[in-house]
Amino acid sequence: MPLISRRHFIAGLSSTAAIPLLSRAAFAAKDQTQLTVDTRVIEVKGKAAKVFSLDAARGKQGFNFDAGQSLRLRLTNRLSEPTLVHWHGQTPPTEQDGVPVLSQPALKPNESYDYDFEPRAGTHWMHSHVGLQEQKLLAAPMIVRSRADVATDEQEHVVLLHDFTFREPEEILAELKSGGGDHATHSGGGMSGMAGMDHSNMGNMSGMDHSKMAMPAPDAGAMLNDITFDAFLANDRTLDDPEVVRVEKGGRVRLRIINGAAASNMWVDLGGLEGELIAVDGNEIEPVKEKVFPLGIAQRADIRISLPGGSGVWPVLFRPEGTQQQTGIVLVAGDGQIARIAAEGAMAPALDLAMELKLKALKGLAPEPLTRTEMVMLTGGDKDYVWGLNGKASMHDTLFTVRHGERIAIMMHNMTTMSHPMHLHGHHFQVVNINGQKIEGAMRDTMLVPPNAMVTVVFDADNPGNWAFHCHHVYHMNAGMMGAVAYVNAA
Ligand SMILES: [Cu+2]
Repeated sequence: MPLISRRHFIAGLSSTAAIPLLSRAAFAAKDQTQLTVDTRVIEVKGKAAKVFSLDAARGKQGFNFDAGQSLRLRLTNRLSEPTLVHWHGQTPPTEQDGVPVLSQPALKPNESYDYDFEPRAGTHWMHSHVGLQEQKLLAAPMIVRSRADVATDEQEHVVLLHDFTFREPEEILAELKSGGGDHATHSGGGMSGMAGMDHSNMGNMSGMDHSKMAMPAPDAGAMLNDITFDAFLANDRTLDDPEVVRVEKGGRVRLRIINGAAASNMWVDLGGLEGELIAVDGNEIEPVKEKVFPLGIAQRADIRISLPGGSGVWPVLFRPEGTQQQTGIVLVAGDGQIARIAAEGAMAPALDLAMELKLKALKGLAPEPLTRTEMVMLTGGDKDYVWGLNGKASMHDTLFTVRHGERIAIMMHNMTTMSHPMHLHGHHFQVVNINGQKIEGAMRDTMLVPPNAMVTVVFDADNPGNWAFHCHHVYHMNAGMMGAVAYVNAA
């Protein structure tokens, strides 16, 4: 089938998340994309909720670029408060990275700013880096297709995940800092049942045997969630009214899944289907076949699914760790009848690094000696809800310095009782060691570090500037688990 008709097929049949495609010609003719931050009202569990929007001028969330072309964006703030957007997974010059203080001042109401950089191919996303705005859905997909991707005649579907609360995020953070909220209850023995949780519950939708997906139990003292959410959203929808994605009988579909949650690590559960994980954080890996995949906060997973022939209905569930709540989308081929899917399933276990150990970058770092290893302890999380790096709470203080051309290892040791999805801006790193086991792991920009774990990642200092390095759980970040990697003597 020619490419254009396949695009048409996708756009015509997918109910809401049809991501408008700017063709090469259209892109060239209209080479600046207008991006506007505003508010909108969505319905969650029958109630209206005012959230943020981040829209391209064409009116739908998300858009595509042709890799290799310069990306020109004009970001306009239509809010009554300051905002700024970070291009997560992109590696622009530091002053275009969208982090207040480190790269540029936040945009005041009605201000605009122009961006122009070479985009990086893959499944990425963009989100506010101001306060807790991300919790109110100030995010959108940022998919960059390489020429090879565009030439592949394959159905694609983008899924952006969120955790959702009707409460004001500032109120939640204030409660946590005053020693209240779920963080306080977790620090007692209330969650001890988590450790013995039955992992065979994964994939319960299908009744399939997941015994080979054996996952070690989390540490007895581990806390999985410090916030209770009202709902979890897949492309803004709950399982009361999930997105239905029409697929071809016996066809192939590539899911580009983005965990845009503020504070929830999730499992992707394909139920009765098996999928191939082909890229993480926008970087290709040697394909890994499974039915259940971990997806930490801010991480992305590209999963290719070959559908069985004939009509059928296949829910794809997204299951936050440590809760029975779930969200999902439904793949439907032919005249399959869609049954209602429960908003709660079995309790999902903690994410771990069992699959991470198996991942292998298709294009890892070139062989080259390390310049230096930087130790970074992930610290804090006591009753005061202060988090930090190396025992220090900060937002923009320099954590360590590098020089252009160096190769740096960051050895992260999580001394806390919660997992932390650690994100380095402006670079992608390779995962090279997990709890003492050497690997030639995936290239990523965000790495989940579970309690007590030691994880080493390596990056080439090839993008001079002042770069944020932080936990992507936005409450941890705003409570001090953030710092900067600063280049010295930058050219
Ligand atoms: Cu954290």
